[in-house]
Amino acid sequence: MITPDRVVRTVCPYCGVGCALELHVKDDLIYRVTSPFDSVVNQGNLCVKGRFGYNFIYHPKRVTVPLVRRYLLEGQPRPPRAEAPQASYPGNGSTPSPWDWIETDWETALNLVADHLVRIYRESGPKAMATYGSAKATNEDNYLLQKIFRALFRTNNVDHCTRLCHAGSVTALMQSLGTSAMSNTAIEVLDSDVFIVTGSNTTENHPIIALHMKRAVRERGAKLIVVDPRRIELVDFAELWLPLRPGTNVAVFSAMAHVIVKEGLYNRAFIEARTEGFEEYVKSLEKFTPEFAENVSGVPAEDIRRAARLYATAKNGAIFWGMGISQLSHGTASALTLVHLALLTGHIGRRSTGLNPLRGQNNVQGSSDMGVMPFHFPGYMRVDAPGNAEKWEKAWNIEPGGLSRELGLTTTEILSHAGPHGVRALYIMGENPMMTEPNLNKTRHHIEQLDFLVVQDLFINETGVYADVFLPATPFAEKDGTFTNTDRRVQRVRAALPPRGQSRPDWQILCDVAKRIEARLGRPTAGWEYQHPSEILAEVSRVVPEYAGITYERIEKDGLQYPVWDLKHPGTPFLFSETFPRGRGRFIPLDYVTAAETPDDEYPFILTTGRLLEHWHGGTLTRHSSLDELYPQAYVEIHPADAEMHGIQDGMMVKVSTRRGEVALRAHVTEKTTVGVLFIPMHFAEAAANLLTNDVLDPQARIPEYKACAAQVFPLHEEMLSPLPRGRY
Ligand SMILES: Nc1nc2c(c(=O)[nH]1)N[C@H]1C(S)=C(S)[C@@H](COP(=O)(O)OP(=O)(O)OC[C@H]3O[C@@H](n4cnc5c(=O)[nH]c(N)nc54)[C@H](O)[C@@H]3O)O[C@H]1N2
Ligand SMILES: Nc1nc2c(c(=O)[nH]1)N[C@H]1C(S)=C(S)[C@@H](COP(=O)(O)OP(=O)(O)OC[C@H]3O[C@@H](n4cnc5c(=O)[nH]c(N)nc54)[C@H](O)[C@@H]3O)O[C@H]1N2
Ligand code: SF4
Ligand SMILES: [Mo]
Repeated sequence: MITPDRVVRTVCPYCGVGCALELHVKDDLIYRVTSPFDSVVNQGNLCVKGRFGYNFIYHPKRVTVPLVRRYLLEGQPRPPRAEAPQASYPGNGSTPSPWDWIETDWETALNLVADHLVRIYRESGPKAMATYGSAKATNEDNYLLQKIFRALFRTNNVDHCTRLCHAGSVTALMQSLGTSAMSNTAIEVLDSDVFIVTGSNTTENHPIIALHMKRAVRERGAKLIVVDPRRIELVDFAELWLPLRPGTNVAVFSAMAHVIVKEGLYNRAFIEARTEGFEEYVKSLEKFTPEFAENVSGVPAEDIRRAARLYATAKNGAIFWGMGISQLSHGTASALTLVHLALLTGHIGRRSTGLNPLRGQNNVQGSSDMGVMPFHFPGYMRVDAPGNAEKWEKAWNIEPGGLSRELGLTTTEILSHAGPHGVRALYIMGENPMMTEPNLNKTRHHIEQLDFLVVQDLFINETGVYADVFLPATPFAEKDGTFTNTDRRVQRVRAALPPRGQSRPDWQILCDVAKRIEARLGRPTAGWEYQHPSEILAEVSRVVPEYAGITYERIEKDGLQYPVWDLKHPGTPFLFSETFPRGRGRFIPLDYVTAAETPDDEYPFILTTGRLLEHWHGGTLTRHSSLDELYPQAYVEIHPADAEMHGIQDGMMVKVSTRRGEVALRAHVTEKTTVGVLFIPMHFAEAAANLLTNDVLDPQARIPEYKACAAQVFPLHEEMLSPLPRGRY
């Protein structure tokens, strides 16, 4: 039995559930991970990532020294990118290239970053500057990053992966209710009698919330309705499964609303007291008969009726959703149909009901709260609404009118605007667009147009390869700060280990970058002299009312769920008991539109992409950890009927192509997918799903259509070359 030197309580760095962890450390090595039974979020439960996903911290490929390209160190002009791909790190010792990574000290790297950012800013102004924040990093890290770009470079070109994620849900909730976070606490599902899970593969992606859902069904008799094109594990627990074709949410959920209205199952008192636009909306529902929805979605009309009745007549009905709703070119409309169901039935504003977009990354809620978004300052204050910029000018000691009131560019737009007259300098803290943005062939072309790219990460990932300077940051286990989970709970993250090598916590790197930029610009602002992240959160709490009552002392143990209006306020487990932030909840009439690309003779399948339990996004963390052994290879899911028609056997190498690219990978023949639908996980660089995906955007939320595009598949070899490798298939 090993006796630990220390056991440090912190928060899991993977998903938005925000499970509490205890890291058992001996000789600066995490040798065991447990979770306290009294943790409010997970009660001692952890999924495989939370328990075993940490050895990326010690992976030999983790970069722990600042790196700059040889050309920068030698003061040469930037050479053509064509010479870059040969230069790897550590170098291969052959012919020196101007793009070789050279290890350097922090002073040199930080000065080069400041010199070149300021040079480009002087040459081309605020519109040439942009940054991506990180939903993996802390609130404090993210707050500082947007502060640098807003206060020093006067731009709102600040965004992060929320754009690729719940942007559709956020836009819908903002329009209809006036706020965007999850309305209720996930564990309240234990007291819901009916709940809908749609576009969320909860068991794989929010495993501990799925545990609560399964308990609600098995121990409390709750009825679960799953609306998903794939036979996800929760279908085994469901009363009803509606296997819709990808991209047809609006038809199915509007048809449910149609039934609720036609059969008089709506909550008249709630609609009168709390909503507006009902009459207009009811007219728009006429066309959404269950038969129409059956025709476009493939879901039997009768099942749509049953689902509608079940949800409408529940005592406490709740809706949980994920990317299958949001990641479509009509993601906003999809999410609005769910809002409408809650407003029609009054299943909102009470415990165990609500509208619950499950937030994905460990700190995507917090990064959004911190204003790492192009339309909002911290605290969701619109940059173009009167009075908001003034608040931040005061807080940051900036001359009146100094901050930009212009909406900035979003994540995908930042890269598509890269070029001599657009964005020239990009600072990426902890994101991997070269794996996670849609249509990678196009994204690669865009990233090559940049003049200067700073990447601050743990590894040189597929994006780091394009960087001019690489700044080595520390992961969660080597820093202090806070994460805000999917139930708006702000929790303490604590350093359990010293920074590895010369790596440093993001907030410290950012303060040092900021001071250098400030000095070069001669543009003093209020402070980059924080001694500890708690001082950064205190600065946020002074201006953002929802965080006003949150201090490090108060969240020592369990965290607090914002809004926390003052130092005495106990936090807010569920929202909207009296009113919605915009006053009345708004019904917004909708039309049905298909996905931008629908199947045809050339591309007869619908390709949808998503996740696996064992892996994380671009794979930078999990593929450098022992989780990779559990699921070492990419595959495409294909239904047995389709496989037979195309001469495909389980395990065979196949080629999947779309109008944008192709990948070669193994086929997994399974009834987990439905006829006509292919599924590829997004985690594997050697068969990157995003070479295939469509970069068309939702016009309002600007989220790409990751969940539906037209595709073709055919066998690469007649015979199977070798059996499938070990793993969970
Ligand atoms: N293991 C693991 N966990 C994760 C992550 C990870 O990378 N790995 N990422 C985290 C992040 S950032 C996020 S955002 C969440 C995402 O979590 P989820 O939202 O669960 O993610 P996905 O697997 O992308 O897609 C969810 C489901 O949408 C379904 N779907 C596809 N098209 C449609 C459609 O048109 N309509 C409907 N109704 N459903 C459809 C798919 O079949 C799939 O079951 O997971 C978080 N948790
Ligand atoms: N095809 C397809 N594409 C998708 C999706 C999909 O469903 N299908 N989903 C989209 C969604 S929902 C999301 S959220 C995005 C995610 O997209 P990204 O955010 O780009 O994905 P990650 O792989 O999580 O990248 C996180 C990076 O942060 C680094 N990192 C980890 N911790 C720290 C830290 O403390 N500090 C710093 N500086 N770096 C750190 C990691 O090494 C990694 O490189 O992907 C989107 N892309
Ligand atoms: S459910 Fe999410 S937060 Fe909890 S252990 Fe798993 S990955 Fe971590
Ligand atoms: Mo996400």
